[in-house]
Amino acid sequence: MTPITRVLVANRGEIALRIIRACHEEGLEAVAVYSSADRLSPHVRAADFAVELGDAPPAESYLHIPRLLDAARRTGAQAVHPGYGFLAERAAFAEAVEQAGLVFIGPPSAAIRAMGDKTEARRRMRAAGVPVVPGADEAITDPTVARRLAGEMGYPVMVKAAAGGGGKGMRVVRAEEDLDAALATAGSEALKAFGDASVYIEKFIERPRHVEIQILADAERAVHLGERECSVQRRHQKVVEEAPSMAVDAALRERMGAAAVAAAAAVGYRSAGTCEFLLAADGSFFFLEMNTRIQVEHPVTELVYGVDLVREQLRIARGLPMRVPAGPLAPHGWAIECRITSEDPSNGFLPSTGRLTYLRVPAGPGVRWDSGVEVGNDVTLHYDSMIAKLIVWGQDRDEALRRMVRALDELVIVGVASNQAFQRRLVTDDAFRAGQIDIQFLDRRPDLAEAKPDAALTTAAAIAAALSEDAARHSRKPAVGESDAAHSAWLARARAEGLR
Ligand code: MV4
Repeated sequence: MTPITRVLVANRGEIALRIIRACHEEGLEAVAVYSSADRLSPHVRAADFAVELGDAPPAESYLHIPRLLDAARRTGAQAVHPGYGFLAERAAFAEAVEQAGLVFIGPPSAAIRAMGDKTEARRRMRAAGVPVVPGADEAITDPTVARRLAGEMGYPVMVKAAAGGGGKGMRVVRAEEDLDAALATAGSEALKAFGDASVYIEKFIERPRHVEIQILADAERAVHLGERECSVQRRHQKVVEEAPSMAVDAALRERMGAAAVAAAAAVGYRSAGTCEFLLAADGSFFFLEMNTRIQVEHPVTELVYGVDLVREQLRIARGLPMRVPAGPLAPHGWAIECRITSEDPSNGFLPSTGRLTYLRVPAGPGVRWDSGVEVGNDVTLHYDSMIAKLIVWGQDRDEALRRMVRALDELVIVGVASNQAFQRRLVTDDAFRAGQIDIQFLDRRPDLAEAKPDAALTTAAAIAAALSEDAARHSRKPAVGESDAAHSAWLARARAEGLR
């Protein structure tokens, strides 16, 4: 096998830049790919080579497998890193990369495929001794069987898409008379979303936390790097993540970690991966699914375990051993990530668009800013709404939270609306600070989306407006922002007044 010296990064935005940085630290060259909408993106300039794929729609660019493989061939890349989203969890893409004689920087396609089918994953996990939610391991073909199973496990139950994940094709059923309708709607939703109408049923876990375990596996061994607390989410989009979790002590961490390592071993896993668990209020936990990719929130794990997960992915893909000590690992300090998005909380979290005209990036002790945009870039509706990840580290949770508030106060974004003020309200909220969170936390707290009147800000705005008005009145020059036609009229008038 030819050694890897050049890696094609089949993604965009912050994760493409993150991977390119890791390549350079590993002494590897990076090839960026980009759509016509991303010509000015930082990831394109950061790479050693860059190939334009096509127009902005993902199907014409970041999802276009032949163009990606062609870009790798033309630039002489020996490996492909898929990042997250786009093609990262398509077993067929991993296979196509391997078929082209390239190394896929991720797990074997068989592991992606096994975990992608949720009933298959449940069967494999149960066989490996990993706790799964009580329920059926086979798709439902007969509503009578569904009624019997649901009756046995007791309501409420959940109907889920076998090909699913991420919340599509999912229904809670609280009484038998609603079961038939739920099977039908979940099935048709699943068919629409995944091209497969198969559904299965599980016991519904009330008000759990979403806690996930990071694993890393090379050719020799698999290890876990503790948990991430991901309960604070809105419509299956995570908003804030932290490591460790207030709900997990060292003993629970080792039990969940052992389950995640067993899950990885059961499918012959390599590279970085994550096992998602529901953690019930009584401390019981259940495997939900495995994410066979590097995840958005991986930095919080990096900060508390001192491991660069993307560099380790690169090492493992090259056949090198991962640089993680064999002994028991423990998290050091506390890390928190706020996803800064262009969603406008005061407008129903609708994604806003615009050109970034000014950006002040938070910095200083314990602050990390992972972003794929800079001043002059347009925030569009072509791709997801994440502008950046603001990540902080502290000796303990309290220090990390204070640091996050400080960093959010430094952040200035001009040109596009953002959820910055929402994040500040969230990380200063009493219930959040007390760790009283579960997957429904944000559903219970619509108040967090409302701007709080700020007396100091109102006074500052009034002073700024008065100063601006006064300056404009005293200026002999025209006010800014006038149209060209008006501009010359203003200019003439100003000159005339200046001669007076
Ligand atoms: C569940 C559940 C409660 N009980 N399964 C949502 C996405 C998919 N990965 C699985 N999901 C859930 N499965 C049982 N048996 C609650 C959810 C769920 C959820 C899970 C993790 C993070 C956020 C969530 C939001 C709503 C529902």
